[in-house]
Amino acid sequence: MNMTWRWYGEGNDDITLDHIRQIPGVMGIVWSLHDKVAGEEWDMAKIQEVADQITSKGFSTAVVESVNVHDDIKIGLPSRDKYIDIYIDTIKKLSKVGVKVICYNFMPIFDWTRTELYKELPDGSNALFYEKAAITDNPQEMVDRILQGSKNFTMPGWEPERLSKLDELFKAYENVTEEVLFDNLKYFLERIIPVCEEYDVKMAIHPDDPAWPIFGLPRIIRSRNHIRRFLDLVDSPYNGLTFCTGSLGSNPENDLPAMIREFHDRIHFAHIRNVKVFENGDFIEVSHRGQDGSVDVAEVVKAYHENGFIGYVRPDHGRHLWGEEKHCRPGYGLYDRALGIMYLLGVWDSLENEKNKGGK
Ligand SMILES: [Mn+2]
Repeated sequence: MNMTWRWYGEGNDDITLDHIRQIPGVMGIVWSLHDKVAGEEWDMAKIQEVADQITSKGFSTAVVESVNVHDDIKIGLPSRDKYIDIYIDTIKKLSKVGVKVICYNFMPIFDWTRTELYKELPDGSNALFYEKAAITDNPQEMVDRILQGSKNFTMPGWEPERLSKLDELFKAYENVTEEVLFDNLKYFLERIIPVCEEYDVKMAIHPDDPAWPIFGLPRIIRSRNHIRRFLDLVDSPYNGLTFCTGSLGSNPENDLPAMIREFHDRIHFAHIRNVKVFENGDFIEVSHRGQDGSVDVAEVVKAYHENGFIGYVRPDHGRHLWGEEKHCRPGYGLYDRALGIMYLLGVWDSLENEKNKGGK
């Protein structure tokens, strides 16, 4: 288990690399060029600059989250080839600064979706919340709510400019069914995976969050069967997964430890987080501790441990604690993610100790 921390970059994150150094066990920074929109070229000088900042503090640069995929690729427009060429160029450039895994997603129009960003929990902390009944037929309402709550923080997948053309975007996706989206993903993978093999960069798709279709848009990385089908699109170890227990855990039908045991050799990046799913299907993000939510996080870690997992791991979203929501990006405060790391490493270390004593 190679522990990492998602950092939004100098001047774009209240949490500094010096803060992160004080969290035990963090070896790498999960980074990106957050000012780049999907389809834009990444310049080498900027890549090198951020990589140097990270390595100067002793961290690895091995994981980038995300290089976003342009809508034309997801829709399957003729212009997709141009955007795939740019994507390939970025893969090659990132390989030069030690990047080994690129996390991305293939969700149409929206990235993660929630109905409330600061829902109070019984202990007085607050966290991201999804209320099924609050999702109306009008996606604009949700966009407005999220962008208002973001307090001007840039949030990947929630670019105000792109989302200002929501009607156009929905129209462009009109004929994109689940089948078409799978076809378009296959087209994309068939072009990029040979480059990934050559440059030793593994692709790790992030599951859809939440794990069901919204606003009539297809979502295809959301269950055991969908993931099996995805992995078979291009059967290469370089075509792999970011296994996010928070996203997949929003649907209680997903048996997360069983999925890890099945897919572990294609999981390159593990996002570990807990969600509490209510009987009506609403869910809220909670602490990493298993008892606090619906995901058996200790069993998740065990499933990785028993398969000798050596991939990258990060605590996913955390609650906002001790008033930090005033100055942190939603879901990306310092405290709860740091607590989450200690929980994950605690479980992991105890399993290692058992193993080293000769137990199984
Ligand atoms: Mn995640």
